[in-house]
Amino acid sequence: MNKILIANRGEIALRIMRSAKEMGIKTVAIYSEADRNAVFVKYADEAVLMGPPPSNQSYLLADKIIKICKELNVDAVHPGYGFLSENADFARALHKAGIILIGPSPEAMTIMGDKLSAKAAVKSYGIPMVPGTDEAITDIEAAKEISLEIGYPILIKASAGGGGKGMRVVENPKDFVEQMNLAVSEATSSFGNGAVFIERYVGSPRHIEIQIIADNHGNIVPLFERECSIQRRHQKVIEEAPSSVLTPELRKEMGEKAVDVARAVKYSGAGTVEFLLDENLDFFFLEMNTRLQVEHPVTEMITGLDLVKEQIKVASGEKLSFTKDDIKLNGHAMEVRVYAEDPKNNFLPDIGTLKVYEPPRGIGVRVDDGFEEGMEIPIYYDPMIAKLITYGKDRNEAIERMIRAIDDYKIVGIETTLPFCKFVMQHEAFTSGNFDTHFVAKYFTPEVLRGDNSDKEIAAMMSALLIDEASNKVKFSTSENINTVSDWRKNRM
Ligand code: MV4
Repeated sequence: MNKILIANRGEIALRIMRSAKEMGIKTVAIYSEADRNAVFVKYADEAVLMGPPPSNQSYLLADKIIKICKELNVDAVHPGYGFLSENADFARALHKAGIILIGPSPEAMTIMGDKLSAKAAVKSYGIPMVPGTDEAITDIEAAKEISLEIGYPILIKASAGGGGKGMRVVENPKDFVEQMNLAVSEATSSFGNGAVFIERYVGSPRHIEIQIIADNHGNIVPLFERECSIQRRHQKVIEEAPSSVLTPELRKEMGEKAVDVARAVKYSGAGTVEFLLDENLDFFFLEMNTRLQVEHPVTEMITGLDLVKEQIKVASGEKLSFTKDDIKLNGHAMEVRVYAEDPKNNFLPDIGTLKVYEPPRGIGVRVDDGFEEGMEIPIYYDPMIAKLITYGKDRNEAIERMIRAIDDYKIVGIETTLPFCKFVMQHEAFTSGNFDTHFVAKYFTPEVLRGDNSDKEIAAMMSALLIDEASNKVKFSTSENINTVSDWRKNRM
């Protein structure tokens, strides 16, 4: 494999290119006009402008990507995450053009892209599932009877849904028929597929996902778990490896089940099997993600593996160079996603220029980002600026290091979710490990961030005051300024 095209942008494109470069593989970037000055474009060996910023005029142009692959003698495409990364048609078109997809087969993508076909595929492997129906609901009255057997509250789920979209909780049997009709019409309009099914509602679940890597020679290795329970509106904000609640026995059992899920669809490459873990530490299969995930770095930190290199080697036809017994779990890794959103203002996306952008450094700190100081955050794509990852000998050290790294992260020009991430890191429910997917709804309000005006914020307020004063020709020296600030703060204490 001499040359790969990265059909993605930002931090993940840069991250993939770095691993390819270490392997002596040339890289081709595709980019939109909005990313003309982006770091990943400059880093690639070759770069091709796709078109205007909207994704459907640039990063999603499958046919144009394949044309570029042929023109530039590209051997393989790495799709990253999002965009075309789980698009079976794109996978088929690449295969037809004789270009390798660094990812699983189109068949595996298709089966796992639909919740009901995923459940059907893994059912014969004895994978624990939430009690519910395995087929799409066709007879609402019959389904109502089944829902009484399952036991309320229940969840109505769209088979083509994902990431929390197309889910309805029904607390009471009297609401079943109405909610079922709403669920079907919503699924039809949102996904073009009205198939829905029902499950018992697991009240306080944790989100535990198992990373697996599979080669094309029948070898599948589990690479431990990631906990991704700290989510906001189904958007993961904080991920860690390992989970603070899994026992070695549970880790082994979930790893084995995840390998069985992968085997059920003859999986190839890196994949993630998602489970719900309830308060009794029973786990249930949710779905399988057939792509490299945003949060893969925490798994890399505790295993010492480079998952992109492993993906490229598998796609080249190599056998895995390790077995399950070779992979040891070392230390603890924590990741926070830094979004250009204002947590004090309902996480409203914040646009602007990175007037100051100085990521943290030092032992156990990794920053996967795609920006430099002076760059503007484009409005067209996911507002994630960076992933800040810390690694320590244990969970406490990873948390301490994360707090230090957040404090060291200098970003001026846009609001970010860093203050929210620091709030989580310092919250007793998080540090004790006693949390579930309801953490944000349960503990966070914008006020918890407004209460503690850090010195930085006070300085910013004072400089705003100074600018205002200056317009009335009253000057303060900066030292006086600081005294004023400290006096102000003292008075507030
Ligand atoms: C559930 C559930 C409770 N009970 N299924 C959310 C998105 C999709 N991955 C499945 N999800 C859930 N399915 C049953 N039977 C609760 C959720 C859920 C959730 C799961 C994992 C992580 C965060 C979540 C946030 C809200 C709901």
